[in-house]
Amino acid sequence: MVETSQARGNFIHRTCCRICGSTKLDKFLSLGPSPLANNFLRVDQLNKKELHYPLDVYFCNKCHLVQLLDIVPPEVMFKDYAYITSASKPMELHFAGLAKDVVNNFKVSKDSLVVDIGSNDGTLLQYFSKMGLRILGIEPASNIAQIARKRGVTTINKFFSKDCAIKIYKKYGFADIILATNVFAHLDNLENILYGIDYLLSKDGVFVIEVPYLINLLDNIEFDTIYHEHLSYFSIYPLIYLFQKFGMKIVDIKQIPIHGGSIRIFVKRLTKKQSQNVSKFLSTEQNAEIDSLKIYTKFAKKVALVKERLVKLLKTLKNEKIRITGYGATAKGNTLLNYCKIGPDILDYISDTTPYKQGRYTPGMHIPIFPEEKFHREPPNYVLLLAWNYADEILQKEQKYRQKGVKFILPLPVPKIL
Ligand code: DWN
Repeated sequence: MVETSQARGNFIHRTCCRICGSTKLDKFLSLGPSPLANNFLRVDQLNKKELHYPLDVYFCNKCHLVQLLDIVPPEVMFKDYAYITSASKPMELHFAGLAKDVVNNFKVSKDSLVVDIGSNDGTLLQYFSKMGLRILGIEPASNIAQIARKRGVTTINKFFSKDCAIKIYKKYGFADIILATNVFAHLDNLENILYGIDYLLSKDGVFVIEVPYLINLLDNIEFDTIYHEHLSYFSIYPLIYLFQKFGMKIVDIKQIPIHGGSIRIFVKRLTKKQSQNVSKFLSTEQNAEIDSLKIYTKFAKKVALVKERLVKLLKTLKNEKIRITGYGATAKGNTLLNYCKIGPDILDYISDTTPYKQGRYTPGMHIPIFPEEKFHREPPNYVLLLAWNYADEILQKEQKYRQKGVKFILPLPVPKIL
């Protein structure tokens, strides 16, 4: 039996690729021991020991999957979760579009069951419910599952697995639509998940995944989207390899703008039909040479340069009279702040719309988080846009303060004052 992982204290270190099992893995980026990106601290936790875990990124020479091998137990990361979909208005709009896209392009009936893996507060499912379909959420974070249930979304408070799929089938039958948005990259045991999908999905059903796209991460140097929740950084090539193992096939792919550039992937049981888009994405990946390690060593050098430039810019701006704050207490923002060692000496505070995060402190650098009202009441001179993935919406929303002289700083791909 090949050893696939070693226990190392409070985390597991995989010794083989999570898609193809190869041990030919090269580490190309190390962001240093880091705290959990969504572990926002209460004031009474600030002086307590804060666990840090390796944050190293590897390239599989066989199936080209880019991945983390150091795995923090999901129960630790998702037991009490800080991220809630409805705190970001642009996400609600995005999910309304996703629901329409799926129902317009795939066969559903009034009786169709829609299952959402990692359903968070039920925002996405509510759009399917409004179209008259049966809905079921699966959400491991109990605090979030409770919010979904209060909103009338039937939610199973568990991690999805093959056993979970069997129980769902017994009670609700097959699912015509299974969704996994911003969760497929969070899963270590993809085989177990796909056994579950294969069991639960109806014969003609569709499995819809949304994940950040590796090409966008590399092109825009989006290294801050690397944190312990995100175990895989997907391109299409390894995913084709994975689905084939389960008699499934990618039938269509769409590029979507959210989270710095993501892909929406439609997967069905083996069928002859396949959109031209699939080969287009594969040739884009071939042209980008993401099957060779040299691209990733180049990326690592670019990451170091972003850090150097951003720290230099902020330190040049910061003096006793200048006030700089952060906008959006994002998980990615915590990778950026911890890797660049940007703390309360630079950012007075971070504003955020999530009630759960307000009054807490960021993991690692311990920057205080306040409601947006504070930003509006006492506008700073500069604000570091940690929620850069919503730049258009936020710059529009804060137009009035920009006219009053507040300057937004975009951290990447090249730090710049807007
Ligand atoms: O996969 C994940 C992505 C999808 O969401 C999870 N691992 C965790 C989370 O990552 P993130 O926190 O980097 O995601 P967001 O969506 O960039 O977080 C936005 C944050 O910014 C939220 O805390 C809400 C806040 N926000 C705000 O304060 N004002 C957002 C908007 C649009 C605003 O106007």
